[in-house]
Amino acid sequence: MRIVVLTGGIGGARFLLGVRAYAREVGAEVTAVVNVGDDLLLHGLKVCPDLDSVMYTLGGGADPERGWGRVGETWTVKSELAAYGAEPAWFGLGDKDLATHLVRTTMLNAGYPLSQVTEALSARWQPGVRLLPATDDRLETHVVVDLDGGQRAIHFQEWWVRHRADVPTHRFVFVGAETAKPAPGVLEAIRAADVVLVAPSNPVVSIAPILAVPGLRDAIADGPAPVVGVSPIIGGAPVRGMADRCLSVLGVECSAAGVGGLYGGRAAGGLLDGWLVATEDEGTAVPEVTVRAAPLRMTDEAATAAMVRAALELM
Ligand code: FO1
Repeated sequence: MRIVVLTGGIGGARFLLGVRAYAREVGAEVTAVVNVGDDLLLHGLKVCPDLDSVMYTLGGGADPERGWGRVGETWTVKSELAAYGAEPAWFGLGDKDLATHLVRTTMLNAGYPLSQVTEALSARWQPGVRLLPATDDRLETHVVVDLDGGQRAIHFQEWWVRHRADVPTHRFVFVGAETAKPAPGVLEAIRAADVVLVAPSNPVVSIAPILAVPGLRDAIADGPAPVVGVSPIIGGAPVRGMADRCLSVLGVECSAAGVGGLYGGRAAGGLLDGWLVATEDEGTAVPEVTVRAAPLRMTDEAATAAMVRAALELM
């Protein structure tokens, strides 16, 4: 069995722990297609938060509290940068994490595409799933906000980390998406998949940038594999993160029905065949989509693997 997972953010990384556990049980192969919209250039280094969250989480090196970055991290370089007054001061790179960005940037500067760099970094972490960036091309999520008396577009990380999404927000723009190409292996994995899972990631800033890569959404919507999504919203609130704020910018209700409707049913020109919602949201209906309820709290790997099993039962 071949499973493709569209994923981004910390929830997406934790979901993959369950997918990997399930896959080991049944002998399935897993390919994760990972959001790159959160990526940024900082102090000359290419930082890929979602790829790194997946790599560290599956490799056993993620900080369990923060969800991002490395466990047992130290912050010497961050305080040295602060002593120079180097900006941006609102985004912190840990010392251990820095090594990842140094190796990545060196390889990118030498001409390797992000997909090959990710494979090389994964050789250390042995995530047990194939990690593919959605694209090797530059694709960044920017956010159009009211700031300093005018309307301007800021990087997603500035919106989220610096302003904590607490600034009048108009829309999200996936800069570079029109000309981006799916990374090598992405379309092939989708076409060969027995199922495509949409992780319980933020639909607006984690999954939408993946689907914005030309050809990717069509490959899924027109492909042979059933598509099953898992709701990131439980009882009207995101499990973590900022999905509520992102959905309100789009005018979409923060509910399992709202997000299911945003993806839409495949038979109605959308994405989904199945939608797994939390037991708290039992009774949710999405036109043209088979909906089922199951416990969706990712408390440990076994509970998360049970979610995956429930999602696959919707196939
Ligand atoms: N999140 C923060 O809230 N503050 C930070 O300083 C910060 C630094 C950081 C560095 C590397 C990395 O991979 C992630 C980092 N994050 C930080 C998390 C990140 O902003 C977001 O949570 C993800 O992009 C959303 O998936």
